[in-house]
Amino acid sequence: MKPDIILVEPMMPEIETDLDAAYRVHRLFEPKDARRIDEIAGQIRAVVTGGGAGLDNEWIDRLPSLGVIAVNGVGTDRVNLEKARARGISVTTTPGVLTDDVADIGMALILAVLRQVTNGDRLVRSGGWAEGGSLPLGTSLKGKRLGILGLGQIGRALALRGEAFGMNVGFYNRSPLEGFAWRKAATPAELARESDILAVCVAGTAATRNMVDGAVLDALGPEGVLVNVSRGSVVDEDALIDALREGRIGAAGLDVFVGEPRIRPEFQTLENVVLAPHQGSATVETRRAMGRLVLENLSAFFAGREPPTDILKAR
Ligand code: 8YV
Repeated sequence: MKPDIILVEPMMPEIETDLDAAYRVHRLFEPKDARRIDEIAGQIRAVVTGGGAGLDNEWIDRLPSLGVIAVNGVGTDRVNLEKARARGISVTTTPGVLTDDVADIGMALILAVLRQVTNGDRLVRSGGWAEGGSLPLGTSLKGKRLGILGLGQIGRALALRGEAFGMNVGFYNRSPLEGFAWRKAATPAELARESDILAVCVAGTAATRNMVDGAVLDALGPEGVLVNVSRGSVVDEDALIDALREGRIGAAGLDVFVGEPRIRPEFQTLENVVLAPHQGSATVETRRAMGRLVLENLSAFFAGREPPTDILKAR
């Protein structure tokens, strides 16, 4: 008999087809499956979820046989790792395969803000251009200082893209990093002070919550641009909304939000933000590669082998 697994959010159809071939998949986003979950909760050994969705403590408690939480993403901020470790539950992610696409969205947001890509689209679409309307002049990327907050894989990939656009790269990293020629800042505020664009790439964890606070935003200054491709939690959104409203920073490009997809409504009315629906890894190629890693982790687990990208391996 096929093992029962829970799927928290939809995946690419071809990946879901492969999941269906190997498992009895109970989809939490299908009301008919969700209603009957209690009947099979005891036999669920695997949950597949997204980085943004994770798996609540209550769910972990409801699933006594749970052995693996396979995250279709790299962020584990929505999974209680200590609880998983204590229960002997593996937590797997999809490292490496999404790095470039997330960095691309970072670059897209920088371009969209500085070169007013979305404002231009709105002007043309509304007929405003035909009626003689025009955009104010934009800002060149070349020569601007790009500050990378968190020089992990995604941060490095964005730094390289910035360099290719003629930007001058600096970074802040919590743990000391040697061997990078880019300007190194001692604190997030120092990086912000020395940046025209501050790009948040650091993982969202308890330790990085509100790392970008009012003081960091003030250090970025009235011409500064904040870009976030990591997690909403890294930025104090109250402080960000105030700073955008009061012109204490220039603009923001955001792919991630606290409480997404139901984001703070203020963001939708502010003129100086470009908004994206957490689409960093959302390409066919990357979602396929991520899905394959999820499938590999599941098949290893059900075959009694160690899942290849178990982040709690060393327990
Ligand atoms: C995905 C992510 O959008 O990797 C992550 O942590 O948040 C994104 O890549 C997400 O995991 C899919 O739900």
